[in-house]
Amino acid sequence: MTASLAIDPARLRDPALRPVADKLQRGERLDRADGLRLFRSPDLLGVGHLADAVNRARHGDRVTFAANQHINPTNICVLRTTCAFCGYARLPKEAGAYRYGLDQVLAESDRADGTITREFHIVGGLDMQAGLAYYTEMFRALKARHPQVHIKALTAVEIAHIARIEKMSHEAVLLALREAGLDTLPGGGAETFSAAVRAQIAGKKLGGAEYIEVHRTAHRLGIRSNCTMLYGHVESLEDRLDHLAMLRDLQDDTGGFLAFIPLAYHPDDNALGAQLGRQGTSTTGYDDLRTLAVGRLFLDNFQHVKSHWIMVTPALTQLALHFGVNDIEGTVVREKIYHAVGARTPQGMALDDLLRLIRGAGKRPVERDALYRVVREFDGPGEGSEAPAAALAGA
Ligand code: V47
Ligand code: SF4
Repeated sequence: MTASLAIDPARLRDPALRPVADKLQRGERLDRADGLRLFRSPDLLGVGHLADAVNRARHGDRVTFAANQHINPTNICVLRTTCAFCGYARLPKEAGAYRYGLDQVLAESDRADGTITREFHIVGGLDMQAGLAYYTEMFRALKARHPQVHIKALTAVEIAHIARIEKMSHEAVLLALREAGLDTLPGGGAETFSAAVRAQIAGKKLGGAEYIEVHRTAHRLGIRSNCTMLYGHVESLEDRLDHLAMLRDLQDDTGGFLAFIPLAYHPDDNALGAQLGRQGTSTTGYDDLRTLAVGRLFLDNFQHVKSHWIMVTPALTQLALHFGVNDIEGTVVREKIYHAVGARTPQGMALDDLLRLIRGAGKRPVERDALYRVVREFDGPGEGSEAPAAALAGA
């Protein structure tokens, strides 16, 4: 996978990590038993050191982000009562239900000021009134108004929903959306693939194998995509590894995934959080850092591992840059999905604050476009006007 990794054996305090380190040095792929060792090791810093070594060999000190904008056109969703972890969806007549008309989508698309938006991230509910025409009209209008903006839109679950209500194949839906301006697919809707977990948290949602099939079809058509894993609810560590293995297998076949994004479960204002008695208790920082690090180490065929600062906080995202993460969620502008389930983070972040976050971790910010092509390289810490991050040096 990589030439020689800068692994310092003295930084591995858990002997169980040594054979994993040896495999990494030999460029060998980790198996599930290795993955479990990483998840179970008490030596979080050792796990982080391994992930950091692999990440540095690929990306050095560079950390990428996109000037992006989230747009959620409808929160009306037929699965509102069966996705127990979701606090965003509403039934059509329920208080708070909304579906934007085209004018509202365009007004939302104009909200970013100061920074040039390069990517719209568009996801929403499974709304019976939002079929293919709703999205093709939206994408055409957005491209006409913002020709420079890449459209990353509609999860595999939404693609399957449109296919069902329009009685079309997944391929036909993807082709029609691409013709209207869709560029890539976001990774949402994966949750945890295990059928038993899915039955408990998202009983009626598209299954794991079908999620993989939609992405496989997109990749075959040349549409790149992201993938996610929702963790920290009822899943086991084995479930997480099965999930990661399914993503790795598809990536072996197609190479179509751009980034892996672990999503930390937020228990507030959703039925699952109440059922588990978990309100007010999100995932721990330990679990967040470890899951990102294991993602980096297990998914050896993925270039990018992204931390979603909205879910795990900007402070933890800074630390994650030393646990295998090379990419962070961008400016976002107005986030709604996690703010419906108790996220206390800002709904968006100014470009200067993103730069400060990255430099503050001793890293060099790089603005990218949606396909990870470099838009702008920024000074690293201490090179420009920013003071060096002395406290973090050598972290
Ligand atoms: O699939 C819903 C998650 C996802 C909760 O591809 C929750 O670049 C935590 O996938 N606690 C949608 N998570 C968002 C998503 C995403 C976000 C940012 C970037 C990208 C990308 C993708 O949000 C859903 C679900 O897994 N979600 N409710 C909750 N209570
Ligand atoms: Fe609908 Fe998605 Fe929420 Fe499930 S997670 S209820 S599919 S919006």
